[in-house]
Amino acid sequence: PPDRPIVVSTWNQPKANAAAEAVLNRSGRALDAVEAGVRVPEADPNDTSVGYGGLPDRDGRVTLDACIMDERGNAGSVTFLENIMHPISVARAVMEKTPHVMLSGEGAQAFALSQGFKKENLLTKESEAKWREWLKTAEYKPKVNIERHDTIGMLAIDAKGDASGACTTSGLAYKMHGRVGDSPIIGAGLFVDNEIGGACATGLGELVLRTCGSFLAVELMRQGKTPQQACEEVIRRIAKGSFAKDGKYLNGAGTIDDVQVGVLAVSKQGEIGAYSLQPGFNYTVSQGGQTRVVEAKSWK
Ligand code: SD4
Repeated sequence: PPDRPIVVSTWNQPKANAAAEAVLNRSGRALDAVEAGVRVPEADPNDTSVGYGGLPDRDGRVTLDACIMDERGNAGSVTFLENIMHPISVARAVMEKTPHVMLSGEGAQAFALSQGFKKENLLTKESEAKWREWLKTAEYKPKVNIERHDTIGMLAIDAKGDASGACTTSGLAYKMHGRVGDSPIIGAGLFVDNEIGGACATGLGELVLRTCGSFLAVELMRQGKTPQQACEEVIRRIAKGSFAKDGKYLNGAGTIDDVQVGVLAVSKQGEIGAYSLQPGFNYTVSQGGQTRVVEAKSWK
């Protein structure tokens, strides 16, 4: 294990890391740390990519995706969940209190209510106003790093050396109603293998789904690559994949210049890797009371 507990998260997330570090510093479990950490942007109305205040889908509905994995390889996930402030905690309840890994939509919401979660309106006035503005053209195109891309993927290693991870998002702004991205899919938006480390991804989920991005990063580390080499190989496959060669990232609607994917990985030794398709992806590292935001290297 690293000399000290470590937590890393996608994008600029010092407050989320601080909440996770508080758990790690009192010798808490990495699982508790990542849950506490990602709950911060979930409840933050100014974060328009996660939970409360998230930008809605084309129909004006905020639908949430989240997943969590612990050091024993247990996993829980919710997709297409509406009106619940903390999808990550519902994902954890799926993992710990049901015989399943994933619950979706109305079923996920009914389960959440049965566990004492409350129904809340997550669409803020600001997000609703942005959606109404969008409706005027209703043009759907991915925008590289333009929308605040704050979907949070978080990985932590605790004092015992155990690894866990969490990922939570409101998904792509103005997605089709019912669309599910990479973030709640074990192996796509997040993967943790307690012998090796963990990885998480952000950006255009469709590209991460098609490459099982986080599983691939961890598996490459298992085969001997450093976290940095592993993240670079995941992005290389996305950039050079057959759908890239014919410009069909989004059924022909986008090219590599229109899309962003970032991958972040940490080994059990606490070594970090990060890489993205385009410049502009950053991540936040906290260890030993120090937090820094680091710009990732990129393919372009
Ligand atoms: C998704 N990967 O739903 C998410 C979006 C994202 O920062 O990462 N936004 O495809």
